[in-house]
Amino acid sequence: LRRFYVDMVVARRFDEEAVALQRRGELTVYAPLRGQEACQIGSAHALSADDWIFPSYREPAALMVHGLDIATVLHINRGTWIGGTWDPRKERVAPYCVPLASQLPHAVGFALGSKLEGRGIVALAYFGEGSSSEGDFHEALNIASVMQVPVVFFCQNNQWAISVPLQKQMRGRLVDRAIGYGIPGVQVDGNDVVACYLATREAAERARNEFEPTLIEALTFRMGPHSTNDDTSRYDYDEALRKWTGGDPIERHENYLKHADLWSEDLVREAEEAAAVLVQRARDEVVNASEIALSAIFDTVFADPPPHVVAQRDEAAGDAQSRRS
Ligand SMILES: Cc1ncc(C[n+]2csc(CCOP(=O)(O)OP(=O)(O)O)c2C)c(N)n1
Repeated sequence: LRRFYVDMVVARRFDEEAVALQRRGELTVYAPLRGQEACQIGSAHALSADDWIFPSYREPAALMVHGLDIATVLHINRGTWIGGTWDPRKERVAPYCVPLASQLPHAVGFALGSKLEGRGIVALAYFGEGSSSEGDFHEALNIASVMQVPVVFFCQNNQWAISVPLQKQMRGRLVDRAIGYGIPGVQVDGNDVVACYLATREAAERARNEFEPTLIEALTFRMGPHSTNDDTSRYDYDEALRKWTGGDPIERHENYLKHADLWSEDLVREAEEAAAVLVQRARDEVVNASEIALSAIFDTVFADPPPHVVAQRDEAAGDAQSRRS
């Protein structure tokens, strides 16, 4: 329980630093996770070391719990990476997926492989409620159910798809879609880290032992903009935040620890010290990143680039040359 607290504080400080780095021009864009710490820390702690995570683009906290050095993840946000910043096989974390819901069929395919090979490995896929309007979401749930594969679909329902509020995205409860696919659906308080942990642990056990997929809907709130490019004053965000009654996940867990007599000033110190180390590493990683040649983006897509790509590459090389001169 104390570990959950430390991890949530570390994740929040990392997130704040990433936003600050973007504001200073060190990152191009960043999608904050503020408010979603309990969803990510609780669920990721429920996995075994061999299990795999299939993230979207907003889950550094979960990846941190799974053992990834998330300072390096920021190369994605700086544009100083080619082919991924980590080795998915070593870290058991699939690449970020920005095309919404595309990670869900990936997770199902992986889970099918795990089942066929009898590896007992579970795939946990994160996505937002907005992504559940994509065909990939429905296809993934259906095939996971029909083929009975060890996958957990973890939806962080943060109430927003950029500027579109939940009530303009769907009418029924997202979790009830599980009924249509004949799989268990669990709605959980996404700002209660213990609830997120327990729901995911049960789902992961069901996946591992019975090859039964689960849809988890964690109710939470995006405590800030969609990304550093988003301006929440242009839509009805502030009032919705004021009306949100779910609280801040870190404050809630702090209160819980106090009631359970597990609270101490040492814990706060431990969390802040761990956060300071990670934040410094993130800063160093970003600021000291070496530039990559523009041509690199052309080198890693085609073995034999088609003529129009060759033309683009030459044009880009010419632009780079003229900028230099
Ligand atoms: C296939 C696809 N369509 C549109 C977009 C543009 N887009 C990026 S994020 C986003 C909203 C996603 O909302 P949600 O799935 O709830 O996740 P959240 O960003 O709130 O975590 C949209 C429409 C995209 N990335 N991919």
